[in-house]
Amino acid sequence: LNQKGATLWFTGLSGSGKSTIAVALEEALFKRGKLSYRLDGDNIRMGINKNLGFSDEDRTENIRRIGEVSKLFVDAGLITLSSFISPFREDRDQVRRLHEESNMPFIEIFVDCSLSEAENRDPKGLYVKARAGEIKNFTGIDSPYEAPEKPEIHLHTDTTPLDQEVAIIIDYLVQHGLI
Ligand code: GGZ
Repeated sequence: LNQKGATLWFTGLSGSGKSTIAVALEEALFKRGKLSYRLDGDNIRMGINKNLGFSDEDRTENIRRIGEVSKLFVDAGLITLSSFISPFREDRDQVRRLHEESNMPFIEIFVDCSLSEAENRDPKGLYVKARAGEIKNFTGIDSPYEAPEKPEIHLHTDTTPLDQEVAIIIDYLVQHGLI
C-alpha cells in the first residue's frame, strides 16, 4: 500500500457540511487509488458510543473514543475521515496529541459555516426543534462551539463550492506527501 495513514478531522456546526465533504473526499481519494474510511455519527453514535448523549462530559468522551478509533485506522494505513462537531478545543487538541505522540499525521479541518446559514439549511429540522426548546444543549443554540485557532485547513462552506473544497484538501494532502 503506497500510502501512509492520516486522520483528517472535520469539525464544525451541525449542518455545516462536514459529512458531505467527507463523502465527496472519500470518492476523490478512491479515484486516486487511496483507501479511506469515514467515521461519523451514523457508525459511531449508533454503535460504540450508543451510551453517550450530548452533555459536555459525554461529548468529551465521544471525541476521546473516536480519537482512539481514528488512531487505530491510521495505524492500519488508512486515511481516516472523522466528522464530528467536536465543539471543545481541548478535546480536539487531545486527539491531536494522541496522534502526534505516535508520529501519526493529524489534520484539523475547520468546516466553517455561519450559524445563520447552518440554521437555514437545517437538513434534519434539528435547529427548529432546538429553538423551540425540544432539544436541549444544541450546539450553537444553547451549547458552545469553540472554533479552531490554527486548523491545518479552513473551509468556508457558506461561499465555497463542494468541488473546490475537495480540491483544497487533496492539494494539501499532495503537498504534504500524504497521498
Ligand atoms: C448537537 C446534536 C444534538 C445536540 C443531536 N447538539 O446534524 P447532525 O445531527 O446529523 O449532526 C449532529 C450530531 C452531532 O453528533 P457529534 O457526535 O458530532 O457531536 S459531538 O462531537 O459534539 O459529540 C446532530 C445530532 O448529532 N444532534 N442532538 N444536542 N448535535
